[in-house]
Amino acid sequence: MINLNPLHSASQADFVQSLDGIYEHSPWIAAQAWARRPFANLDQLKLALAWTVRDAEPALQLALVRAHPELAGKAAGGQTLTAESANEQGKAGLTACTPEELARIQQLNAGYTAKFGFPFVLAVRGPRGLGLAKSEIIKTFARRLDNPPDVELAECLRNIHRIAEIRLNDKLGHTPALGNRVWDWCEQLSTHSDPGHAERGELTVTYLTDAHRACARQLAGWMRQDCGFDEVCIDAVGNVVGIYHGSDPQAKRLLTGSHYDTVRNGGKYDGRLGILAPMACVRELHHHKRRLPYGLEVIGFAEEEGQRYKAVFLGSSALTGHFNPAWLDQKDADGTTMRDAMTHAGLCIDDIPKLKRDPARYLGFVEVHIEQGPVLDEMDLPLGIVTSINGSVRYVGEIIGMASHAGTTPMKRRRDAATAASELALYVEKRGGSLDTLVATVGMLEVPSGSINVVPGNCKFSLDIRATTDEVRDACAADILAALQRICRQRGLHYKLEETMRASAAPSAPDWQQRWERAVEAQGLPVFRLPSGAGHDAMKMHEILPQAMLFLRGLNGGISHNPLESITNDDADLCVRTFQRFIDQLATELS
Ligand code: HGY
Ligand code: MN
Ligand code: MN
Repeated sequence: MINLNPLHSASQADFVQSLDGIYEHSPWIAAQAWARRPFANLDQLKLALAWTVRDAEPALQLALVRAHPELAGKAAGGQTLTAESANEQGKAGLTACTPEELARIQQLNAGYTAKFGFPFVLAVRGPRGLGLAKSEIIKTFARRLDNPPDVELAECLRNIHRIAEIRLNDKLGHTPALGNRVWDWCEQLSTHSDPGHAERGELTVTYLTDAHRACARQLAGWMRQDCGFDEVCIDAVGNVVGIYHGSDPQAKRLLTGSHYDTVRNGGKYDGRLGILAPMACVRELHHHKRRLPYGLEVIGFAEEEGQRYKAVFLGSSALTGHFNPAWLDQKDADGTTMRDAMTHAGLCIDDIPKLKRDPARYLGFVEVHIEQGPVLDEMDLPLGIVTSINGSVRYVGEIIGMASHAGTTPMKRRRDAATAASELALYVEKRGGSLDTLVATVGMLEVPSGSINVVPGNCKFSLDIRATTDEVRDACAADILAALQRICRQRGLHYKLEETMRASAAPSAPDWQQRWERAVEAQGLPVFRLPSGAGHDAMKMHEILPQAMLFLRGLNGGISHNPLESITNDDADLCVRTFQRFIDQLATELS
């Protein structure tokens, strides 16, 4: 681990000198952060520097951004870059652009500076620290040009902290090895994607497709060959199960894990981080020939998103004994039943009931997951403790009107299913926005076999309603269903509606939440508690075991269910080390 003692005993001037170049032309940051010493570790030093900027006057923050050179702009051309910037821009190839690239970047520079009045700042070494491709830099530049000014200024500051983090790692000779491993595993797992999406460079892994089964084999292979699990299998619903026994193989186990399926065109870390982080912990235990006074059972849940079939939390439902046999007859968009998909995958459907776990064999369930929201990223805080997972209910529906000629059907004589669905969608947006503890979404809206010159006779839609309490969720659902009835009655239309999922709000078990809190505190980081707007396997496991979750911040405003979903290698490293703390503290507690 990095020895920070020389920094602690340094005078303020020496401290500032030691950190010269970490933040571009801005020694005031180190000078002010000095007062926050001692730093228990590098994580705490990085946070102190970031929060020094966060707490600074807006004018100072703006000056910090303005202290940065334009990318491949006149600065690079004029060779007035600091050594660090020259190194970073050089590694990204930005000092060797083609004329077209240079013209495009300088065009973006001009537009960006005109809009924001400060230079575009991007950590070109990227989330893994190895450097972004010029094409990705240019794509990011163009994308962020659309940000509102306040959002973009904050994004520049976050990139400045990432640049500083990488420079600090280099200066102190620190390599986030555990984070690199998890980050690279996520990258390798993301090479498996369903046909029709893979060709477009999209990550889509839906239940029991070839890509899905390749992921299962990949995870099982890593568990067996790289991590040293004692038992590894792919179970009757496709969950990947790895067991690392305690000193007594009969000892109770800590159950942990998350899902490896994805939404369509999803991100690389949703679910997967929660499988790979504990796998990295087991790998370290095995490497050091350590056994705990309890077992570790890591699950890669096969199906959480409910994309191919309307069977959300299928993987974790099998473990709680709530696998619904009716799911087997569900058909996917191609008419393949789940039963046939399972048979094709070589799964033994008769064995599914045997997957039910006896709670008495387990201590509890914990899950690590990316936050999938903006809170931690906006706070420049890497870790958060989940207090409760929002309850949710989902529906799929169809409004039925009458298809007719777009040219001859008078506006007042139409039975237009799409405008009715649109009126419903606007009501859903309004009702969902009525409380801070509530969200409501129409995620799918589709005119089946629609034509440009036909008044839509049918319109399919989905509803996703979530709240911190089941009461708020249900009141919102009732209002939306009433609105659907009213809209269809007023327009002379019919509708069909099917509830496809209902999950109760799942408060964290206090003692397990406190275990995560103690692990984060032991890392020298502040404890920040937040609810989860996203659903997770933990809310299913909540039905049979005490559970609690740890969140890791996402980059790009924490965006998720989107290919922009991203985490850094340093944050992945901190996540694994925090999980290791959790594991060790639990071992001490049980010894
Ligand atoms: O939709 C959710 O909340 C989760 O990502 N399945
Ligand atoms: Mn998800
Ligand atoms: Mn997830």
